[in-house]
Amino acid sequence: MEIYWISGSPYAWRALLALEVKGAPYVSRLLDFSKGDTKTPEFLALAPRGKVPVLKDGDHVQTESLAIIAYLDRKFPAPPLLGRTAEETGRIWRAISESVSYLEPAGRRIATRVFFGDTSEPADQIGKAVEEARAELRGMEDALARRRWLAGDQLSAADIAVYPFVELLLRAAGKDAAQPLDLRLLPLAKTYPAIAAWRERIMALPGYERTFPPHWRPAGAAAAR
Ligand SMILES: N[C@@H](CCC(=O)N[C@@H](CS)C(=O)NCC(=O)O)C(=O)O
Repeated sequence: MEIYWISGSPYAWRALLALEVKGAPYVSRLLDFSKGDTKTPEFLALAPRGKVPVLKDGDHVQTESLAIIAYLDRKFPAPPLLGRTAEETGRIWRAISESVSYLEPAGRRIATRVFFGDTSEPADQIGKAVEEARAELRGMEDALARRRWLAGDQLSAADIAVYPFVELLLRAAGKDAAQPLDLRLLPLAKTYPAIAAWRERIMALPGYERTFPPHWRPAGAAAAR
């Protein structure tokens, strides 16, 4: 299998985490967004939307990060990421769906403002995104204070789907451009201790290092392989 991805994409990060958790053999195809790699005719032939992640498994081409997780879960059943019982599956999809509906849109708006200096959104609107992100993190904090993983006592697709967006927010929070937004996210261990502990558990997963966005690493630090 080949996985096409770009550094720092939360969607691509999901796919890489799922591959690692499954222990699935894969070849990494790291694309460079700034060089237009996602818009070449070759890549568009594979993925007409020109977006990563893309998983190529023989003749099968799978796009959309959540669909890639589902594909891998079917192909490599252990450990199960989408539940073993109806109840587990329901809890996992609920957490994923809530993240897609609420945390991600807010996180994307905050990240766009901070990383790309996009000030097209009025201050009160971006303030709303900050409020929304905070409310979602508070909900996660409460859930993770009661259980180890977002949807129960086992790592699931919910953790894999949500985690990269938490990292995106944390990275944004550390930038000067985020100061006017008053994210109140750092230090995480103080603001959201249960999320901080959950984050440590994700970072301790085997293969995690290989999924970490290369351009987020401090200069000179290499991926531990
Ligand atoms: N819904 C898609 C979103 C994928 C997406 O937006 N990927 C972005 C990176 S975060 C991308 O490939 N952008 C490259 C481009 O638009 O050229 C998924 O879940 O996989």
